[in-house]
Amino acid sequence: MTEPTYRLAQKRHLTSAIPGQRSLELTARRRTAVAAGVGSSVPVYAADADGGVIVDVDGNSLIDLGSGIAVTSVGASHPGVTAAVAEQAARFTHTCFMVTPYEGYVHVAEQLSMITPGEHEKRSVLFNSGAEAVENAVKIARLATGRSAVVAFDHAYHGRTNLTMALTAKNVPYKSHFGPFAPEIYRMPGSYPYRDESGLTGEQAAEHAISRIEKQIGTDSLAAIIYEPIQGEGGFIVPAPGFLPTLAAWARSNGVVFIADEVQTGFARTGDWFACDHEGVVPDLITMAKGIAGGMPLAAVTGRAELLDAVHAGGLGGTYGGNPVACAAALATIEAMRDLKLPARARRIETLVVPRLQRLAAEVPTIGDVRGRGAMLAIELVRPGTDMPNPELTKAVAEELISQGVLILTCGTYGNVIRLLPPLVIGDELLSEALDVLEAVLRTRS
Ligand code: PLZ
Repeated sequence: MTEPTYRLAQKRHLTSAIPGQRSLELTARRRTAVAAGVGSSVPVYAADADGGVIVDVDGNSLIDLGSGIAVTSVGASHPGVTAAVAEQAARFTHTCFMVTPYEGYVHVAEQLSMITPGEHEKRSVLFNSGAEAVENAVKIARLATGRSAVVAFDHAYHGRTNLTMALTAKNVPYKSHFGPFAPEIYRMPGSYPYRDESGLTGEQAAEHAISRIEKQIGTDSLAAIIYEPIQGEGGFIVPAPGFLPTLAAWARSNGVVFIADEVQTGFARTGDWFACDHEGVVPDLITMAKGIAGGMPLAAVTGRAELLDAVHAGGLGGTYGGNPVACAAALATIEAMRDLKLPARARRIETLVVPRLQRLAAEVPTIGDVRGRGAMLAIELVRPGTDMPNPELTKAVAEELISQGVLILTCGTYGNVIRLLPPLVIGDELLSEALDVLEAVLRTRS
C-alpha cells in the first residue's frame, strides 16, 4: 500500500482573520456579478488545495473536513489525477461520446462493472452530475418496467433539477417556490433510528413503508424506489440494520427497480466501495457522482444489463456525458483509491473519530447522537435533555470552527447536524487537530 504524498504543508495556519482582506474583496465583487441564489458555506476563497488542507487567497491554511461535499476523497490535487487530466486535455478535451466515441468511457464503464455491488451482468451510462444520474435512473426504470410511479423517502436528497427536486424531501432551500414538480412521486417513511419510536427494527421500518406503498400506489404501478443507503443532506442518517435488505428484497420480488443513490456514499467514503456493500444489498441500479473522478464533473448509472439495454438506441445521452478529461480523472481516481487502500483508510478514520465523539457526547448535553460510517460521520445537536433539534447551536459551532481554520459542513432536515467528510487521504495528526478544535468549541458553546 502506498502512503499519500502531499504538495502543500498539512497544517492549520491562520495569517489573517477569517475572512481576510482578499476574500472580502472577492465577496464584494461577487455580489455585483454572481447570482444571490448561490450560497457558500465558508467566507473565504480558495487558492490551492491538497490532501487535508485548503489554502485561501489570504494565505490561510484550513483543515478540510468537507471535501467539497464528499468529492475530493483522494485530495483536491492528487498527482495521479492531475497528470491524467493534463495528459488527456493535451490530446483532446471533447469529441462527444455520441459522435466519436473513445476508450476512456468504455474503460470507466468496465471499472464500474467491477467495483459496484453484485456479480451479475452490468452496463453503465455516464453523465455530468448526481442529479442527472438520478433523473436517468428513473427514466431507465420507467421504460424497463412500463410503470410510472416512483417512491422516495422522508429526509431524502436527490438533486435540484425538476424531477430530482420532486424526489428531494426538504422544502427550504431546495424546493420552495420552484414548483410545480414532476408528478407520480410518492414519499414514504424511512428509517431514522435516533428519531423513530424506540425499539423499531429495520425490518419493521421497511414493512411500514411497504404496506403504505401497497395500499397507496399498488405494486403494478410502481417503477422504482430510490434510497440513499446513508441519507446525506437529510442528516447522515444510517438506517437501522435490516431496513435496506428488506426493502430491496421486496422490490425484487415485485418487479420494482431498487435504485441506490450512492452519489454521496459511494467510492470508498463509508469504508467499502459502496455503502450497499455493508449489508450485502445488491441494487438494480446505482447512481454515482462526487467521489468518482477526484473533483472532475462525472456521474454514472450502473445496473442490471437487462434494464439498461432495454432502452432504445439514442434514448440516453447528453453532449458532455462521460467527457474524456473527466473519464481520465475517474480512472486515475479509482487507481489511487485501490493503491492507497482508501476503503480501509475510511474505516480507520471512523475508529479515530467515533470513540472521541462518543466520549464527548457523554459530557456535552447538546450532543443527541453520534453516527455514520467510515469517513461519513456526524453529530446531531439538540436542546439539552431533549431530542429537540438545535439548529442555532449547529450554525454557531460551524461558524466558530471555520473562523478557527476548520472547514466543517452542516446538514439535516432540521439543520442541526454537524457532518465530517474529510478527504480520505487526510493525515492522522491533522484530523486529530481538527477534532481538538471541534471538541473545544462544542464544550464551550454547549
Ligand atoms: N444524490 C445522495 O448527495 C448531492 C448537494 C449540495 P449533484 N449532494 C450535495 C447542494 O446543496 O446542491 C447529491 C446527493 C445525493 C444526488 C445529489 C445531486 O448531485 O452532483 O449535486 O447534482
